[in-house]
Amino acid sequence: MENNEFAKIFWDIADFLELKQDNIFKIRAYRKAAQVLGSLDQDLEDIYRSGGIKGLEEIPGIGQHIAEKIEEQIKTGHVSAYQKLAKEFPKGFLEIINIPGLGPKTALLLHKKFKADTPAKIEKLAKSGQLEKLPGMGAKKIANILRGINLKKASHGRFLLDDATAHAELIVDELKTLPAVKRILPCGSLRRGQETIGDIDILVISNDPGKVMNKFATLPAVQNILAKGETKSSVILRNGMQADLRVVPERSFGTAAHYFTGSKQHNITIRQLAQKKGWKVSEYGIFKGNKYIGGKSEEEVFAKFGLQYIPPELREMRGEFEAAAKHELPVLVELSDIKGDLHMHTTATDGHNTIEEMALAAKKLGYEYIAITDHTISTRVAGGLNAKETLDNINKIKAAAKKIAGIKLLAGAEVDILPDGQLDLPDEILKLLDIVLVAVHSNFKMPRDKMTARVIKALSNKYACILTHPTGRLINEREPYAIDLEAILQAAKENNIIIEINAHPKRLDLTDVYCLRAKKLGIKLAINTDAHSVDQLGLMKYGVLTARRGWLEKKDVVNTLPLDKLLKLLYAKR
Ligand code: DGT
Ligand code: CA
Ligand code: CA
Repeated sequence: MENNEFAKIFWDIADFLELKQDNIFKIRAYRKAAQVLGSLDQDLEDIYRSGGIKGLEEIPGIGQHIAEKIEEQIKTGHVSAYQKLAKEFPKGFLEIINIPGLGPKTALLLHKKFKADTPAKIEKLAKSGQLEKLPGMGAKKIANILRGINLKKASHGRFLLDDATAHAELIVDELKTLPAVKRILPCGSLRRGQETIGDIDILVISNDPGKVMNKFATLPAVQNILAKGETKSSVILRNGMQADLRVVPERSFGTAAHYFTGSKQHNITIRQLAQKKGWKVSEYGIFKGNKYIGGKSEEEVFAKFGLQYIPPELREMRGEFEAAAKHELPVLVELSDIKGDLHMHTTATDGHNTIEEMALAAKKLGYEYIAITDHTISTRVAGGLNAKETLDNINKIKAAAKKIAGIKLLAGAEVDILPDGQLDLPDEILKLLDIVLVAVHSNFKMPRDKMTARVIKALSNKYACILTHPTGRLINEREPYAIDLEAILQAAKENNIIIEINAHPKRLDLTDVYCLRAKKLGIKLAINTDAHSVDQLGLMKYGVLTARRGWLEKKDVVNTLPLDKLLKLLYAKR
């Protein structure tokens, strides 16, 4: 169990005792313990394993009672006093009192009056106007409670990659202004480019950790401080996201960056490799006995184990250690390899910008080409184009291409795959397009075998070039539709179909694991933004991260090709 989880038990116990109006010193002792555990540098279970109860009691702020509870948790998997307290209150009650802006007194009152025991029930009461009737409940307090409930909702889920990236950048930019900050690096799942982010982890090199901690805790984006220690702090940001900060000395940068980047399983493997050599790896360095033998840079860390440098995106236990030992890691595709974007919408359908505006923005990004790929007739909500309108759009794209120098425009469409697997434009129109994207935009609830057959049929159309967002998922909004991706990949292989990695942070579809599978099958991929406005063209980097997590190299990604080579590939089967 992680230190934070131990800390949570003691936070909860303190809250329960407060509700019971127990002894204030006892409550404070639990809170103090929780805070100490939350910002402890060493693993609590390690401390217990090597020092027992005595070892635990040596931690400042941890007395005998608390040490015993930690031991009980480690030995039995629960703390009986905690369970007993929890039974005295309605289930989920702590979830209510932890709503920012509410507090235990109001929570008790709401429970007594309305039997409200979940944030959802309180939200309903607040919205129905029933809370206003209670004493001391003004409009402002109610607005605060609703805001708190929203924050809580947000913090329970995982966050989208672009949202987390923006918040991490905000923190980095502010902390960087401190002269005490020598180096700063966002780590964790964010650095590994994972599709969703649980919390932000930031590593700082400084000889004056206190200054960094103070600045971090008082950043304008901070809503609550969970823990503030000498070298380790955790806060909740106003959007509900948690951010952890660690400060280490310069010589520990490599091992600390490696540790906080994870993944956990990857870290455990490094530790096991160290044990085999009779060394120990921690955030602070590689040690032989008490002697520091390395850890200044990640390159040095990997080299110590005879390994090639493993890029963060590959640290997921998908064979990276074996490949690194043989010095056979792939040279991963980079954002700067991308020569064009093959999927975007304009004002012809549901995009916000014109063909010209999209082209000029893409040119600014340094692209050699783009494809304009508006929706077709069946996607009515997006104002999809029928055959005649598609022809008009082709002409408009060609006219725009003549006007704009320095970037090439492909006339394309994102053509709907109908429930029976037919495309919703006739072949006579499809063959006039430079590039045909095919996609499912309707009837998401089909049974798996029917959906699979539907898409496979579409892939057999000889004009189809790219299958876009192959599972249709919208992260945190819509589950992927049921489909046999392995069968789809096989069909793509047979029909020379390129599979899209949709770079939109809500999609990131194809996923990393299937990118790796597609690569193994020799299938080419395209990383596209599906931009509906000029600024969304910038989402490309998230697609590249997913591709990298799927071990993809430049040669696996078709939009790294110069246009002539790309067109040759697209037209090979026509
Ligand atoms: P997240 O936040 O859920 O998206 O995922 P991560 O990977 O950012 O995980 P997080 O924030 O809990 O921890 C950051 C890194 O710290 C993690 O990737 C590896 C390291 N780490 C955390 N807890 C442990 C642990 O119990 N054992 C080991 N070996 N490493 C850990
Ligand atoms: Ca994290
Ligand atoms: Ca974390």
